[in-house]
Amino acid sequence: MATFKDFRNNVKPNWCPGCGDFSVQAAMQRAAANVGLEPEQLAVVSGIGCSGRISGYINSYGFHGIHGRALPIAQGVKMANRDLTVIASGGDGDGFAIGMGHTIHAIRRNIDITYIVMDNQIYGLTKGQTSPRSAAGFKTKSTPQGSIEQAISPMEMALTAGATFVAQSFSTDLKDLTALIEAGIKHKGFSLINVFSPCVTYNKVNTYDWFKENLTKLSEVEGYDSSSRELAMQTLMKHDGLVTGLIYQNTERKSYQELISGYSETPLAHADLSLDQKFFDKLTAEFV
Ligand SMILES: Cc1ncc(C[n+]2csc(CCOP(=O)(O)OP(=O)(O)O)c2C)c(N)n1
Ligand code: SF4
Repeated sequence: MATFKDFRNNVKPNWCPGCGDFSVQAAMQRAAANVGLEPEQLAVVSGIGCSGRISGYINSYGFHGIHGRALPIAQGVKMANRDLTVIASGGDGDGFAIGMGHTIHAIRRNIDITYIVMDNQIYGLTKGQTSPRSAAGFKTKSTPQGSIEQAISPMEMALTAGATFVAQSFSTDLKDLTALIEAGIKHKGFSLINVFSPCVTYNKVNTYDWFKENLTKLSEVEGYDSSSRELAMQTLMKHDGLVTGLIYQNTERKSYQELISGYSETPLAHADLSLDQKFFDKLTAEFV
């Protein structure tokens, strides 16, 4: 049986020392091993950003896609080969700016993949511009007088879009984060896990200390019930979205693939797609 070490490769991450993404990578590798996967049973698809490099740092199938397009690729991989566990990942810019349309539609579609967003509330790779997760008033080189836009609340947005698994974590909480990724992988449907993953180089506001001071663990909120969408929304609003843990899970709704009528038993990736000469000649006669 594989251990987390089997999900390591020999590529050295070029993230800045102290970047939160290191822990997200470690949690992903641990979770994959803990749920009993072998490296060839996992596909990690990522977008573009510092966080997007993660697919190259894990020993599994990997696809480093284009900015904001991790989810269309990941959904295609899952549709073609449902036997693979598919994890999509990227930054808050990737998923909540350019890729927001894909995020909302993947959520409501409920395809059985896990989406891990490394939320540093800034654009890291392009050297520190405001992201849709940056708070109003946030100063960067793209908003030198402070952002005049409101930050998006991805967890509230996901609940509104009909998500069946919504969770949030902090990159230093390795144990909790690993457990949430395991739960997300096991969930039969789309799971969104937003991880506060500090950018130590460009974000001098939302630092490790800032998150420690401002985050509330749902496990410490009396009477919290992750099966109640209403309570989830109320709690998010009360804490300005700054909670960690399993926010909401609906185990009753079927996944996209379970609902496709006549969906082939054999994944497309394993199907015999060869054509015999007679059929090929018939096709070419008709179409060419
Ligand atoms: C279509 C397209 N638009 C813009 C860019 C430039 N670009 C690359 S990464 C990025 C944002 C990075 O921020 P985020 O997605 O939050 O990831 P991080 O680097 O913070 O991990 C942008 C705007 C691009 N590569 N492709
Ligand atoms: S710039 Fe920020 S997000 Fe990118 S690797 Fe460095 S610390 Fe991480």
